[in-house]
Amino acid sequence: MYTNEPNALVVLALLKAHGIRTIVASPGTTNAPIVGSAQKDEFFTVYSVVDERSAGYVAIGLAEASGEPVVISCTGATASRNYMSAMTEAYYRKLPVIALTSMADKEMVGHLLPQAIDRTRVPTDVALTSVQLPTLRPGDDTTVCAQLVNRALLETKRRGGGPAHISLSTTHSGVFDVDVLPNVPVLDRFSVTDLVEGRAPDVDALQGCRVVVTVGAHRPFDERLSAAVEAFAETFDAPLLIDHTSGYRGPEAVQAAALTTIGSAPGLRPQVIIHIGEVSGDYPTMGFLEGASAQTWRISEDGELRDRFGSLRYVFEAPEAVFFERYVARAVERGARAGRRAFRDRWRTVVDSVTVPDALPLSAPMIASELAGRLPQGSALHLAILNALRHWNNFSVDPSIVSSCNVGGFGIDGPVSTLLGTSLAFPDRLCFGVIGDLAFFYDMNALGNRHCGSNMRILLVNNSLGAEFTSSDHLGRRGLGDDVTAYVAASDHNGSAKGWAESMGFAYLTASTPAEFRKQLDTFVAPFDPTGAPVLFEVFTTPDDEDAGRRAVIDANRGTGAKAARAVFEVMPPGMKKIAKKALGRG
Ligand SMILES: Cc1ncc(C[n+]2csc(CCOP(=O)(O)OP(=O)(O)O)c2C)c(N)n1
Ligand SMILES: [Mg+2]
Repeated sequence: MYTNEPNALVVLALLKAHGIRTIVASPGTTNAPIVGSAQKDEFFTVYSVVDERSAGYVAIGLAEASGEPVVISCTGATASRNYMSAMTEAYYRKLPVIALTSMADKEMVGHLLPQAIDRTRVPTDVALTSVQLPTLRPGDDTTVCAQLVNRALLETKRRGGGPAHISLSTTHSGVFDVDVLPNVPVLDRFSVTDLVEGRAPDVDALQGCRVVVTVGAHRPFDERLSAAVEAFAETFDAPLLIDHTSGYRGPEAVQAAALTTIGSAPGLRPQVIIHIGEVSGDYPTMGFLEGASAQTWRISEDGELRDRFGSLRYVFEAPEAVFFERYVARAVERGARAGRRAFRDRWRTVVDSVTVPDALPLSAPMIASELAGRLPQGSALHLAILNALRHWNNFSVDPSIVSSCNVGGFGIDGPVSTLLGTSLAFPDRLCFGVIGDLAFFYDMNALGNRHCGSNMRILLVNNSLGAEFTSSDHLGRRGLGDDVTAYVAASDHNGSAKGWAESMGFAYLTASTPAEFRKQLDTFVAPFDPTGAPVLFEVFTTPDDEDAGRRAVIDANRGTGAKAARAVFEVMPPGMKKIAKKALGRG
């Protein structure tokens, strides 16, 4: 029987899953749960070495001779300190030794409890990674614990390998009544060499599945990556889910955020998510994928275990293009036919079915809907967080437009400066910024920068607060009602940007009604004139109109996604319907 302590069970389950069999155990109470469990499982070979310093070196000998990771397990007191010398040896020789140091809960450190020493920081040259497992009781969620253990174990084999440290707490339960190890997520990481030499998962794992590729914030795709991802989309019928931060505007782009507006639609759920890029500000798509119960394959040169959707299975520490090219090549070798479209068509049809009601009040969504299609070809676009990005993600822009948003840290503190930087990098392009008032006034000094050029065009949506917080479905509005306005939404601070913009040499446009807004649009999007002035277009909206505009778009589209999805079927010949149903998982 195994211990009933969940964190130790996770460690045991993952040691087995990763094929790590050898444990060198030193005596003690706090490591009794894990040692007492391992000794009863024939999978493990356990050696006893009293002196922890010696145990560490025994592990060095074992790890070097076998080439396999070896675990050393010790208790509290000063036991773990004696691992330092062997761990240092392991570090400088890249030997896979895993120090599993047990103790009572780490919160006890510093309160004069016996044997509780601090292991939260380890010297840089004793372990490639050091993780602190949470203290868990039977029934507790083990997700985070499993992620940490996976990370530590995988690190021992990564980039030539080396030692890792796992701090394992105990609740001193003393109960050994569990007869089966838990089923915990096992993560695997593959390098470029694994991909090239065929050690990565077989292409069968993708063929016949509903696969999506989702792209977080990403630098603009180069030609090779575009071609590779498009070939992948064709080969696996995989929609490419993007937003304005994804750096891709080719023919396979599906601007998935429109789903928020539509609600949901049947048949969109993937079974495999290919995840590239960094943080995404596309909350709706991320939320949808989180709930998809799919399996995620993450591709990133950083090789980190980033589990955005709670369903990570594989990480490919490889350039994205290499991954896509390899899997397409494998599928082609197996005789895959390119050109299946049922799943991509379904996504595209649903997303394209978003409509905008005719008479929206003057508001961020109305501005996005009317300006998105008017931005001149070849412009650059910077969207402030959160509202600007949110509303613009419902609308597409010309494929020649490059766009970005500061979703790395989600600060409202730098959108004008970022736009300035973009405008300096692209002196021959018009550079548009769509920015809320709190964000604009936060960063308004950038307008005074002497490098500001005539290619800057700022659309300032001035609702004199953070409309983010006053929208009817924001938790602040729901919980505080109108009291959300003064302090959470920071209303009524700045007035107008007119004086500052004009004194800094910006041409100033303004609008307070839909008609005024439309009247000024031609001027705002007029072709680039290097001899002209930069432009600030200040549009005054009200929080009520902001909310009404947002709601109106949602209300106009509820259910249309489902309708659009059904319509795709209706126009299909019967034989095709059957194939499509099967492909969409409804056959
Ligand atoms: C530096 C920083 N401070 C605070 C926040 C929290 N925050 C997120 S959105 C937002 C409101 C932005 O208001 P505004 O720019 O006027 O845009 P609106 O929501 O009105 O469209 C705030 C304060 C943040 N993201 N960054
Ligand atoms: Mg605002």
